[in-house]
Amino acid sequence: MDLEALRRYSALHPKPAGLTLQYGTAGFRSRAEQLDHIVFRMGLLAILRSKAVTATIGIMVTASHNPEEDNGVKLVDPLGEMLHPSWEEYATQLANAEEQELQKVITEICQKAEVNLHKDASVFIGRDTRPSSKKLSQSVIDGIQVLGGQYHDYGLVTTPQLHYMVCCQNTQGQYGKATLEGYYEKLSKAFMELIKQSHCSGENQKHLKIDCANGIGALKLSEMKPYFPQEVVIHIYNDGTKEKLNHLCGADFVKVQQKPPGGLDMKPNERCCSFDGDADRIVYYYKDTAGHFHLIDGDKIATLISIFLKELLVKQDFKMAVVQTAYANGNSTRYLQETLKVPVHCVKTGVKHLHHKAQEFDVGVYFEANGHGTVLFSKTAETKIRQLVKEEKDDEKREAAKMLENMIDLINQTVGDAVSDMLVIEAILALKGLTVQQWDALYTDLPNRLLKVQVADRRVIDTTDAERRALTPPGLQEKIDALVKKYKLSRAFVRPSGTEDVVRIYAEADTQENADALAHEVSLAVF
Ligand code: 16G
Ligand code: ZN
Repeated sequence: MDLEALRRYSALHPKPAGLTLQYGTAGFRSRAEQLDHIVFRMGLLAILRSKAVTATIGIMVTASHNPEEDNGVKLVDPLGEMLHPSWEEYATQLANAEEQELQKVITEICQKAEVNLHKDASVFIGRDTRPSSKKLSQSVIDGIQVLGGQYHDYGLVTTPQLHYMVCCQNTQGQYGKATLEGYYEKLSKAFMELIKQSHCSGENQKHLKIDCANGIGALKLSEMKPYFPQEVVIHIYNDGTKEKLNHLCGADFVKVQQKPPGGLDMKPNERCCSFDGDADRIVYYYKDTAGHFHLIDGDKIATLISIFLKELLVKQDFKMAVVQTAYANGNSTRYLQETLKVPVHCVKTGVKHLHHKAQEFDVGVYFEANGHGTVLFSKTAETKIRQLVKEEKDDEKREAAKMLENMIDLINQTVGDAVSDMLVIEAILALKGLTVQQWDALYTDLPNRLLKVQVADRRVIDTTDAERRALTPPGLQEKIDALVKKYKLSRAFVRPSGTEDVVRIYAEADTQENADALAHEVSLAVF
């Protein structure tokens, strides 16, 4: 380790006195001006991680759906997964070390994680469109150079594109080519193959309006446009040329507010969707002829995909399951289990938990209600499907296998990806000849309400059963149980946020008034 370089560069990226930040469910998130030392140090950590696992590691500068003034950084592991939990703690230690302790902390991490500093290292860097992102990604490079290693800066990319690049690189191209063209070609080819099998839908069905949250999604969709077939005509709104990132628009705004984004003029029955600021989430929606807004969230996306896959998998001996979180609408869970007869599992909030659980099945569909999700195919399932495409004699079965093969190629299996999910959804709607209204009508969401409250210390709330029950403070769960009993079809839970200093409250019930009342009553019980 070049101690002189470490000293010199860390002095250029000083840590504000008294600031401590934690590597949470979405990496580090904060006001952009507090993050320079953090990204520099994550450059250091990416090199250590790369040396530890002998693979390329990704580092993404983004704060997703958070306000434009914020920023964040997270590391991507070799197959495009989230950073391994055992390293989150190292990230936090390195981020919070005083300058004179940096070398000591690096040495400690090397010892604990058995990092050989003489090994080669390689890091891929990406960033979103925030004004602060460019400078922060330069600081990442400073960190990389201090410890020495190769890097490739992809510049402006969506979060899932960076995950894809890392996976391609570490699988020697098996997953695809680690370039943007590679990504566009892979997705568009699979998409075109898929919709070839659909029976042409009407002119109306071709159009999709996309709210890009004034973020990176707009840029990347525009780049991808030449690759799109005529069967899909996308119209990009909130492209970042006029308004601020995530301001009154984007998937998070639409989901939380349960209303359409600004900047997108929606006619009755038009199919619309919103990406979030780094394009790893998507929700759909439309307005009916009476002017009512209908949200189609991650739960309904998971349901649509499950219906489609289940039909194709019917003759295969594959185990398929859906993974949700406590936020999944109760009626989605009921529909999946009772009507579709697909096993459903509930895990803690955060992509890493869903991803991990979904890996247990041949086909694991996971979505958070907020619109982040994807489908994972096990190696065995993938190999079998690709083999059936080549060898199956029965035409119908071979066609089904072909569709599955194209689905495998279309879905970004590394992480939720708004662009890829959008193409998956568009393909399924076209193949099944479904309108957005028919999709929405699969089941009716139970009215629900999400609230957040500020408490002195959110850590007093400890939960169990995938965050559905509170263990502490004593007596809280009993109070919630009593409140829930007052309403029909009701459910409620509280959990400390992993990204903000608040406690979140979720309630659902038979009517919107009751869901609102229950959420309010539970919020009073939290104090
Ligand atoms: C992060 C998570 C997201 C989760 C959200 C919950 C990742 C990549 N992102 O954004 O999945 O829904 O946190 O936030 O894991 P909360 O803990 O503040 O409710
Ligand atoms: Zn995001």
